[in-house]
Amino acid sequence: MLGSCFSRRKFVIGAGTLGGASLLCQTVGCNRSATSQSKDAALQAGGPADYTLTIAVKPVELAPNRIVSTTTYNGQFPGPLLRFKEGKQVTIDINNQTDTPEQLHWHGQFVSTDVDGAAEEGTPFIPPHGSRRVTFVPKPSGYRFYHTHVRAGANLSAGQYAGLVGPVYIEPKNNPGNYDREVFLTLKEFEPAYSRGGDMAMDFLSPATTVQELKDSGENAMKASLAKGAPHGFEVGYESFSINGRMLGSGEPIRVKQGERVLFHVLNGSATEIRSLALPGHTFTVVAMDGNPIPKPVTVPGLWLGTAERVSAIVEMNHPGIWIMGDTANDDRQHGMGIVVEYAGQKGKPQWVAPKPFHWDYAQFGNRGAAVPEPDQVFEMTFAKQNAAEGGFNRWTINDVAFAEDHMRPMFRVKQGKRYRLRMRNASDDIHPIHLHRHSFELTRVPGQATSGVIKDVVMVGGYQEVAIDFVADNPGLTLFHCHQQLHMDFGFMALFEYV
Ligand SMILES: [Cu+2]
Repeated sequence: MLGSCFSRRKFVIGAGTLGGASLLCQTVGCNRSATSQSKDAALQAGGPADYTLTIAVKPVELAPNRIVSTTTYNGQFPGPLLRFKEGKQVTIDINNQTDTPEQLHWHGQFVSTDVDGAAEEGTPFIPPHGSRRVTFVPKPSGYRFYHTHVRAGANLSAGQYAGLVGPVYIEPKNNPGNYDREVFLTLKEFEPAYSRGGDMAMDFLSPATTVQELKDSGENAMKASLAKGAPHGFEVGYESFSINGRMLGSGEPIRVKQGERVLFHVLNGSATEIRSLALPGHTFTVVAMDGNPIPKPVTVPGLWLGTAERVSAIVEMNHPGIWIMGDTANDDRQHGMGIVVEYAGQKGKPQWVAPKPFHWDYAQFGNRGAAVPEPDQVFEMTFAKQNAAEGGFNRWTINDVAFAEDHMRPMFRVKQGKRYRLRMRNASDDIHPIHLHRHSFELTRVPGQATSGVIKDVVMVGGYQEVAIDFVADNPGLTLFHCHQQLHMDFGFMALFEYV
C-alpha cells in the first residue's frame, strides 16, 4: 500500500503539471489502497470490459476546411455515448495514449473517490501510456457525462480545452418518457486563445437581484488592482464553435417529421463558456435539469446552460421548415454554434430568426417558495477574485483561501446522513457554474427567492448574487467542490469536504 502511494507521488511530482496532487499522500493519508483496489477489481472482474475509452490526440473535422488536432476519447468528438442501466455494474477500461497523466471524471454520479476521477479526492491517475480499469454501479439515473479532470493552468491544449467530453445516459428502471425519440447535443468550442476581456453573457439570469455588500467588495478590489497598474486578468476566447463536433452547416441535420416530439439532451461541454440555445418558432419543454426530473415540465422559449450543465427538453415539431437551432449570440453561432433542423419534405436554406431576449430563472423550474427541511448546518462561502494576481491570471478564493498545492486540506467537515446548506455569496462580477462531486444538491434559494424540488449538480451563481443549495452527506469520502469554469478552478476556485 505504501509502495503504491509513494510511487504515485513520485510519478506526480515527475509529471510536474498537476497542481495540488503532489501533497495528496501527506494530506489525505497513505492508508487508502485505491491503486491496489483497482488492480484487484480488474483481476476479479476478469475478461473484457463493458466499455473501453482510449485517450489520444486525433484530428477532429469540425468542418471540411477546419480540422483541429485535439485530445479525444476513442478518436471522436464528443466521446461515445455510454448508455448504462441504473444499478447494473459496469467495467470500463481507460487507456491513456498521451504523455501526460489523466483523470476521467464521472460527472453527476454517486461513485466512490477511487473511481470519481479527481486527484484532489485521491483517485489514482491514468498514467501516460498506461491504463486503468474502473468498476462501479451507475447511479442515479438520467443524463450524466464524463470528462477530463486535470489542471490545465496556462496550457490551452490540456484539460477541458481539449476534446475530452462525452455523454452518459443512465436508463432509469422505469421510463415514463412521453416522446418519440432522443437527440443528444454536446456544445463545445475549439481553438482557444487568451484575451484580456470577455464578452460573456451576464444579464440573462433572472431576477437580477444583487447584494450591495458583495458588489462594493468586488468593485473596490478591482479598482484597487487597476489603480496599481494591473491589467485585467486573462480570459479565454475561441475560434471555432460546434454542436456534436461539427460547425453549423457542416454536419448532418437533425431530420424531423411534423408532429414528432423530440427529447433533446443538451450538454454544455465547454471549458469556460456559458451557452444559450434557441430554435426559431419552437419552444422547449424542460423535463429534467442535470439529468434529474423537475417537479413538473416547464415550457421556455430557449435554454441557458452554464459550463457542465445539462438540460433535457422536449420540442414538439410543429413549425415546418429548415431551421437553425443555435446560440443566440450571433458571433458564436456564425462561427459554428448551431445545428440544422430539417423537416421532412422541406427545402431551402436554413433560417435563423432571433428570439426575443429571454431570461433564465431557476426558480421557475421548482416549487416556488415551498418549504424545505431545515439543514443541520449552514456553511457560509464567499467567492472572490484577485485580479491578475497569478502571472496575469485571476486568482480565485473561497473564504479568502485559494486552493493550491499547499492548501489541499479540507475546508469543510460533514457527518454522514446530515443535511447541509451551502450559502454561496459571489463577490465577483463573473458567473460561476458551481459543481459538487459525487452528490446531488437541491436549489433552496436563488437570488431573491426561496425554491425547492430542483435537484442538480451544477448551478450558476451570478455576479454579486447569492444562491443556497442543500445536500445530504450520503456518499462518504473526500468530496470536491469547485467552479466548473476551467480558468477559475485551475487558479484557486476549489475546496474539499471531508466526512468526519
Ligand atoms: Cu468560476
